[in-house]
Amino acid sequence: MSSLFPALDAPPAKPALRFTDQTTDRTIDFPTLRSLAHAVAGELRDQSRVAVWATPTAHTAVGVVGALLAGVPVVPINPKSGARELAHVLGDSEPSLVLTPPGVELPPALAGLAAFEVPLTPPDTAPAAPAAVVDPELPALIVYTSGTTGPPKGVLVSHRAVAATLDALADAWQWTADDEVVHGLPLFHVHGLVLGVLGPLRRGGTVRHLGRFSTAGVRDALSDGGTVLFGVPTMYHRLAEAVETDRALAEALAGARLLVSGSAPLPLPDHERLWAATGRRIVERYGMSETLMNTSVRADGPPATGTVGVALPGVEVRLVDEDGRPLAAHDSVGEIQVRGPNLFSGYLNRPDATAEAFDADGWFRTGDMATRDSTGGYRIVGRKSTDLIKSGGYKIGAGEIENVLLAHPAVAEAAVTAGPDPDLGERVIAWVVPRDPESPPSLDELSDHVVGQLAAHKRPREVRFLAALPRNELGKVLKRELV
Ligand code: MLC
Ligand code: AMP
Repeated sequence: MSSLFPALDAPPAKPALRFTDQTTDRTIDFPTLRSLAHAVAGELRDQSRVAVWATPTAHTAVGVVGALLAGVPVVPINPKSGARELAHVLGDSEPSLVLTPPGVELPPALAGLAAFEVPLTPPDTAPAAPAAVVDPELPALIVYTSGTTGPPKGVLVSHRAVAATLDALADAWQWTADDEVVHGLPLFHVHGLVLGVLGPLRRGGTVRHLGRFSTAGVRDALSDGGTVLFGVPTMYHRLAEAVETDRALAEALAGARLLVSGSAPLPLPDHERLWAATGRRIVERYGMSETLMNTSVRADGPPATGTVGVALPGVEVRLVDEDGRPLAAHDSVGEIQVRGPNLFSGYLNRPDATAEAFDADGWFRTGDMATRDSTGGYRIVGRKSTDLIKSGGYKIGAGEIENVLLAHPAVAEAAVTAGPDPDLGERVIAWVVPRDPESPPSLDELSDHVVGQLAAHKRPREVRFLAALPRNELGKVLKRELV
């Protein structure tokens, strides 16, 4: 297989990366990216696996591209991770080095790890291209994703899976080198990193990162060369609110070639508001850290509002009943299972979890529930587990937060569920039996306690106190009774 980035072999004289960093804009063209990435690849040649302190800056893009060219697997790390998850990710993945922007003060958990500052100024003499051809089955990324219980699992994403998913999306979206992809997504998950950074670079197009998401940033970037917008539904919700008073934003969205939403369900009211204000339909695609992308509404197909579209080229998608039998009838609800070159290679150090995730014929069980219409379009209706929460597009495992809450001295028992939230889609709700019913802990106290251990997006947004949690005869908490 050729490299993930054919455009770096004969680099065009055009921007590869445009990042807004604080208030300054930084543009790196393809010849410069090639030189920087070759320099990084040369430095990393002897490393077995590297972490990337994944700030939303050009350093992350340059560091990841360099490591991939060198065939060194990358563990992207959320710079806002709490101490507990940081210790887990580093202990589990054992990187030999961490790539950072210059001058970053790393938390104590990384103190023992050698740091490599990613340069953004190319060396005077062009560094040699990496010699080795990378085995497509080698892990490109190890992305941590929450499960229902316990700490997050490292998903091994191969070079083959990245290439397969990006090429399937190129077909579905007519995605080319002429596209400039605008987004403000975090760079430690597959949406922002694989689709939002590696995607445009594989096409030979441009990444336009906003540094952080804002509706004004989207407006300015789409009015200044941006052609495609990627976002999670929370971002489209904020755009739907803002277009009502920001005429220039409505015009910028109307002028885009493609507006794509993913990572969580896009509420129909937001879709309709944006359609009314801009005349544009948001295209939804459906994926997962483990599978990368499975389905999408096609740019050359019918609008298919409310669905996540059809199977991408090369991806097999089916619905099964509770016994794992494929469903034939339209409009009956089943679990989505997928098979294809886009799938991950397993969970790091977790053969048990890997085995459980697949059936005997190699179908991956997504845990998402859907129906299929007569055109092959999928409509996601929910998910199997009450222990997973999607908040602002982030997947959050209830068990991980429950374990942290239980360590709080004022908490006797705790359960975590999802509640509806107009902005975030779902919010984290903590159900707590206080040790002393006369003085229960406050929401702020519990929230700060969680933020000390886990990333801030995992904090409870609401707390409800109970005298006891509803449990079955085996002592298992009956979450459906809570919600
Ligand atoms: C809040 N903060 C605290 C805190 N409470 N900090 C310290 N202590 C506390 N008690 C901080 C946060 O760190 C953050 O800082 C700020 O307050 C606001 O946090 P927030 O309210 O949680 O989020 P918000 O800024 O409103 O962000 C909304 C959002 C974000 C939509 C921009 O949720 C987001 O980027 N979501 C994208 C998730 C994503 O990429 N998912 C893809 C997964 S891959 P600061 O400094 O940031 O302001 C996948 C597969 C697929 O799903 O199909 O794509
Ligand atoms: P993650 O593990 O963070 O990669 O999240 C993957 C999950 O996000 C999927 O299993 C779905 O539940 C959800 N998801 C992703 N895209 C969509 C979408 N377009 N509509 C609904 N849910 C989605």
